[in-house]
Amino acid sequence: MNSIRGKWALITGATSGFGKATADLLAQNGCNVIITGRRAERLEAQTNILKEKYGVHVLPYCFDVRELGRSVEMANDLVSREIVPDILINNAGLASGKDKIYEGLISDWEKMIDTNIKGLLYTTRSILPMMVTRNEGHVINIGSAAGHTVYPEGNVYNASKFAVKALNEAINLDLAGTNIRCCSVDPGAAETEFSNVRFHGDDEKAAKVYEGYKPLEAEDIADIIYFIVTRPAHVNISNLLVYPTAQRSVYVWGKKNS
Ligand code: NDP
Ligand code: 8X3
Repeated sequence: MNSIRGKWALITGATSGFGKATADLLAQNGCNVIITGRRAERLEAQTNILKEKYGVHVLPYCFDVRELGRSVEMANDLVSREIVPDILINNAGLASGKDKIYEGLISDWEKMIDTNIKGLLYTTRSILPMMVTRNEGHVINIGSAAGHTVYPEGNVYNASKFAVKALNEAINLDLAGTNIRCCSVDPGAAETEFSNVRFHGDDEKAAKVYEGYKPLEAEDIADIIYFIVTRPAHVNISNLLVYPTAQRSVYVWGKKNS
């Protein structure tokens, strides 16, 4: 087991869901965390909680991952503090809308492409060079089961997560010969704020997504990430696809009442 005590993990989108739960679990295990998100109040509250609960260092950066300049600023600030992240978790992302492609909102498409693909690229381009210089590090990309199989009305979200799958493979290939590891964690249905965001704040519609079965929880994904980053240095899990037991593919479910 590879201890993360005293190391630094950078987690994008740590104000909610997977990112928040992962920051908590890593901090609980003695890892210092750099947390990001757009909601300043949540970020500040999370910073105080993690510091108080676990006595680790916490650095919050409040910004939108779609703005390249803000990722670069964060990276420069880390350099000035002589901090090189040992772990980068590209988690910030979203689905926006669920419509037939001929009815989808262009603004939804742009949000997903700019956040899930370009945002991930911006953070990676800003942070990975530091890891390469040190020849040490671990990148975790949060993809999705939706990046393995397309489902009706998933169109652009699916495409953005297929891109994450491709980029995860590409990052691995380009890191050959270094000690840096790279893994995508690809969950099926998990109950977070994901569906509330997807349905533009329609909480009733969001709740229906999780009816009749037990979905994954944010803590399940945090556990998996913790497992991956604590493997010995010669073990590179490159992809991990995880569903709730009631879901065997994006199409095949064992829901009650269905
Ligand atoms: P949540 O909505 O609970 O969390 C999303 C996080 O991403 C929030 O912290 C949010 O912070 C951040 N975020 C979103 N857009 C931006 C942005 N433009 N700039 C900065 N931060 C942003 O959802 P999940 O935890 O479920 O989602 C996390 C990742 O997991 C996403 O990439 C999602 O696609 C993926 N995923 C989710 C699944 C699910 O069923 N829940 C399954 C498979 C994958 P803030 O709003 O403060 O900026
Ligand atoms: C989120 C899971 O199946 O709603 O990526 O697309 S799904």
